[in-house]
Amino acid sequence: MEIDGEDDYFVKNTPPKNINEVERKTKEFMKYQQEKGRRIVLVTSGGTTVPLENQTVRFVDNFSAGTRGSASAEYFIENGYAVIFLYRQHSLRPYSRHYSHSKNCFLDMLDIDKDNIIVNDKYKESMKSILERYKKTKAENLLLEIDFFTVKDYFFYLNKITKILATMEEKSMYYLAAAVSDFFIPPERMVEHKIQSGEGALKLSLDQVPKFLKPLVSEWAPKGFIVSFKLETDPALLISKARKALKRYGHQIVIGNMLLTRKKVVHFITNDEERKIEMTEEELNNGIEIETKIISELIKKHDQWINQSEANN
Ligand code: 9Z3
Repeated sequence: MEIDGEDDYFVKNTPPKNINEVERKTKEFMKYQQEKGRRIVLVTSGGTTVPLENQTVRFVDNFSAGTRGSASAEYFIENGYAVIFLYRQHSLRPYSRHYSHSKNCFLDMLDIDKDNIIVNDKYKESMKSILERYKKTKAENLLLEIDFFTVKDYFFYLNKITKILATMEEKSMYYLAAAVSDFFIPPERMVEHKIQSGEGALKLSLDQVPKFLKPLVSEWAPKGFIVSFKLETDPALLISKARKALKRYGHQIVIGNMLLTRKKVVHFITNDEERKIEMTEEELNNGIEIETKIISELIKKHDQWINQSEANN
């Protein structure tokens, strides 16, 4: 059975326990940013899970380390935006991403000097610059982080936060970089306990999730500036699928990327243009990230979006 509408989905599924708290925090954050005259961008990041049992032991996951989202959040902040960062639990987060997972473990950057812990000279400069940006972001209240684990919770948060931010109309941006599952198990077919082995092969049947980008664009945030990502592994499909998504949902931009080259090249697909943004080997060797280019392009387009709507009013 395929569920058609979002209303159905939000009635049939149980909201996350802290949804009211998320609503309160989002409203408070938005009010603060509006008083400061700032724009807000919702950045979604990381992969969503689809649990196979209510008491979840196993789940189906979508690929994403959260690099795109967490790096982008930093660059938005550097450019004066306030960020709501909706991210997959334990995936990369702005600032701390520089010291997590297997890359750059912070313990390797520290030394012991008698009773003190000190930063190794080799890392001092870069750590100082990240720490300064992190402290400034906190002091100026520029970042609100909300985590999710399942695709269901992701949709509930997305719905709630988007509808709140939509009151900022054109000044809000939605940067949907999370890798969202296309499939889920509806509540009526979900088993309570761990699926037992010993009965042969595990046969799964997943329903298709409703296409939430549709109501997001047309009903939840009709005046917002909306950016979605299209991820493919077959290069022959990327551009046509990205264009199809743009046409289907009617939002402002789809950014197409391939799994294996996502850090080096992306394609901006809009109604009137198709543009490749690429990193040179030199840029990559110097540690420059493609997200700097993506964000500066998007901010220009967001400016145009705001100016255009002001001109029309
Ligand atoms: C993306 O395409 C992101 O750029 C990546 C980033 C997930 C590839 P990393 O976190 O990876 O830096 O490791 N996100 C969107 C993926 C997605 O689920 N898109 C849907 C689709 O392709 C549309 S909403 O159908």
